[in-house]
Amino acid sequence: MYKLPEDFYFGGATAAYQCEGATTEDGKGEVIWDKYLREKGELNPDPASDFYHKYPQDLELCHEFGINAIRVSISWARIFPEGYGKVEKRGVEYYHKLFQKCHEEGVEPFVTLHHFDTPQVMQDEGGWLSQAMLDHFVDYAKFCFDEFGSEVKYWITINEPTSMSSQQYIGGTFPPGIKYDFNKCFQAEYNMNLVHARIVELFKQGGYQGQIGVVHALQTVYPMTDSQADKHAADLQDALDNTFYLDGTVRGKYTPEVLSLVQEIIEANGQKMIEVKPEDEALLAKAAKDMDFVGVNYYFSKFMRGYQGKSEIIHNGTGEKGSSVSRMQGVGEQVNRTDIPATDWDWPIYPKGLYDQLTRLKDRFGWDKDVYITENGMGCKDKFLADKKTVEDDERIDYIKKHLLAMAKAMADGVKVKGYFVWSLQDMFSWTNGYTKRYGLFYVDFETQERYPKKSAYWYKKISETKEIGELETVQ
Ligand code: BGP
Repeated sequence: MYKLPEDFYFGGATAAYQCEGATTEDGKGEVIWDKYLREKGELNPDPASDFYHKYPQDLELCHEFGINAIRVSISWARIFPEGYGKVEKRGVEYYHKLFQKCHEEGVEPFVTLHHFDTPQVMQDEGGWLSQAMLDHFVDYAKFCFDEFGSEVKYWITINEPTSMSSQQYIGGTFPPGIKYDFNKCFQAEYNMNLVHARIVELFKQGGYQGQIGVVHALQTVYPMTDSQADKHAADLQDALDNTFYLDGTVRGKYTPEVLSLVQEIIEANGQKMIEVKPEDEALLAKAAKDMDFVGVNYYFSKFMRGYQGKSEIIHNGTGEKGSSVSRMQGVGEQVNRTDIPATDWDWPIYPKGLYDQLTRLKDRFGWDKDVYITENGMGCKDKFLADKKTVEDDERIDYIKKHLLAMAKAMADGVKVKGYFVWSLQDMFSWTNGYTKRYGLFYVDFETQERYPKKSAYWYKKISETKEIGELETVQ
């Protein structure tokens, strides 16, 4: 029986826009999602799980269920409704109260500065493509370190730079909803890597207490077959999904192999390659050395085939199994293997991908400091059992258990994982799927805002108490 260390964090993850609700309360400024969702008219981010008002209850549940850490994000627009300048005191007060309650309940807050919710005024300036936004983001980070520094030990600069930029500029499912602009996608990532590095240096040179890291979505990429075309498609997809920003933030240097893959993708789409500046690389190298931890979000792996046609991406936002399409010009085609189970949203369930990704961080990118699994979990169409007042989510338990074992196997092989956060703590708003895709340990009735522990919450409590997660041999 493998036992996790006594000081291991068993966390639950959230993000401001997905759980807080209250999108116009207490002077909060508009964020990119407000306008985008309003114009589309399909999904409503209010009331989400009303964490803005319900956080005391959620933190009490954490305490009761052995959850000793929580990932939360600060909404930039609650503090600076215009992105910079005038501070909204009520927003600042809310986060003080939130962190205070975390400490009262013995729940360590891991705080993300940006989790997909760019203030609209900043997007109007050009978002991650504009120097003005990058500069204001650094100022906002400094404000948070000064204001909340004594309450927060663990800081995360940006959540998933790559999923943000690829969904903004390639998939078109995140505002501003642009498709197949690979130049903009890589430029936004480049800028995020750089602004992340500036903030790490600001934190370190400012002598703030605590630790700072970044959170990456690391979906492992494999070729479908041993053919040259499939292997090359996997390398290209890997550059798009992982290696460009791992080079930028973890290695601290863009390697020629990765840059040549990036160039191949951009040029195959008739677009202009981005420029890598030596002075930027010097900063990346310094920040990679100074950064304290890497956060890994892992949900699924990808299997690639060579593909020569035009780009076509169809997003499965409803849970209609088999409806996703992802083939990109100059990259390859993603196909699900029939021998690997997938969720209703077509995400292959492949715990070995987590093991491979974690060991690669150490072996290929030379990362030998702390790692946190900052998100992992299973989105399901949960059925609430009114008589039992719970959800019997055995599938989710199985998913989490297998991924914990994969994580533990990587730990046994030398990866320093210090904590694991289930996505998500409670059911909440999903960016492109609304309320039908539930991930929580706690079921939320979105009408009444009542919380009900799912079977997985009871199971997680037991794991957190005993630290026993099963036999490592069963990892596959
Ligand atoms: C990650 C995000 C989270 C969350 C999760 C599940 O990429 O950091 O914010 O949304 O994915 O994604 P989804 O809600 O699309 O299923």
